[in-house]
Amino acid sequence: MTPMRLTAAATLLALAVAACGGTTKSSVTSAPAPAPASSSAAAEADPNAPLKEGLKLAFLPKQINNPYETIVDNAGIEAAKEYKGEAKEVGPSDASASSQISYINTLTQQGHDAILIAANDANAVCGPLQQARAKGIKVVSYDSDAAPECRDLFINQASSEEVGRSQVRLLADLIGKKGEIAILSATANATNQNTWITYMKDELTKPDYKDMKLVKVAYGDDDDQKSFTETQGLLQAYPNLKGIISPTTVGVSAAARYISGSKYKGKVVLTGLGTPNQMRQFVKDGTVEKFALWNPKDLGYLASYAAAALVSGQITGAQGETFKAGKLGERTIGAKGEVILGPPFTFEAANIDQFDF
Ligand code: RAM
Repeated sequence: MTPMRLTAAATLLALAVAACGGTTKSSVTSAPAPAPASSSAAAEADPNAPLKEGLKLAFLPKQINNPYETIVDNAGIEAAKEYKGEAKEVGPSDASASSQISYINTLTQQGHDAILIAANDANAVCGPLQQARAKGIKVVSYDSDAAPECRDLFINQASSEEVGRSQVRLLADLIGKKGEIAILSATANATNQNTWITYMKDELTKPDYKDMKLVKVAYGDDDDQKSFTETQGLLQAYPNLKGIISPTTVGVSAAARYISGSKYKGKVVLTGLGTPNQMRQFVKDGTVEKFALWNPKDLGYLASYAAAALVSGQITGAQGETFKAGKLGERTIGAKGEVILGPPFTFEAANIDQFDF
């Protein structure tokens, strides 16, 4: 799959109302049998089972006031309409490790068919998610994984290894593979950022990058103001800093805002993972040359269909099973219950105006 596939999908700008061909009569009134701890021991999948109508899904993002999470969840909620289900978003206003627990408990009591979660901490949410599964609720993590034994599926936006390594390659090219660099991350517990950072550090051990030195990993907690202040702190503490990678849409936009109004503009290179709409002005004013992401709408859409396929019995979460994800076509479950959306895509002045998210 080439990055251009993302271009094609993203330029659709609005979610197409896909045809709900060949769906179903059955509706869900009672919860399915309790989920086993391991998906491999689950009931057999029936790939031809129709998607059930009337499914109740809930999206639980890292935090509700993060524009990225809003795009993902709204797309998942829209997708549910295509298969005649109902979905909603609830969640905390901060991305701290324990902030999602009370929401999981409430959703469990309310008796949803599936909970979709971008986990703020892989383990803190585990007990509550297991309680939900014991009641027959399917659990799908997306964006940021929960511990694999606590969910049925993980919908990953891109290969974690590819995200981590490509972020280093992006910055290396922009600074001529030389100098001190720093990372401005989200929270210290975030599963997705921590996995990406592990691959970034590994990439940096390659001989090609021997003249690049990672001096600090700072945490802006996916809080705009804290990310802004942490950027300022990094630049003051490391006067020889040549580049910053911020693999979070909240972090990279706050860092860009700080740098654009500072003496570091044009001197310190910033890249990371951002949404085109948040980064556009900083690409236009020359603060940022290149950054990456995938299509967050497609992530929410895929997660929504995956949850519906699980609840409908088309899949159980086992490796090798396949399901149809509406307009995104057939998808296959990989190792450890992971489904990958596609490769990251690089945005720059020449293409950024083709995107609206
Ligand atoms: C932020 C969040 C999210 C991450 C994106 C790239 O919005 O940390 O989890 O996937 O950035």
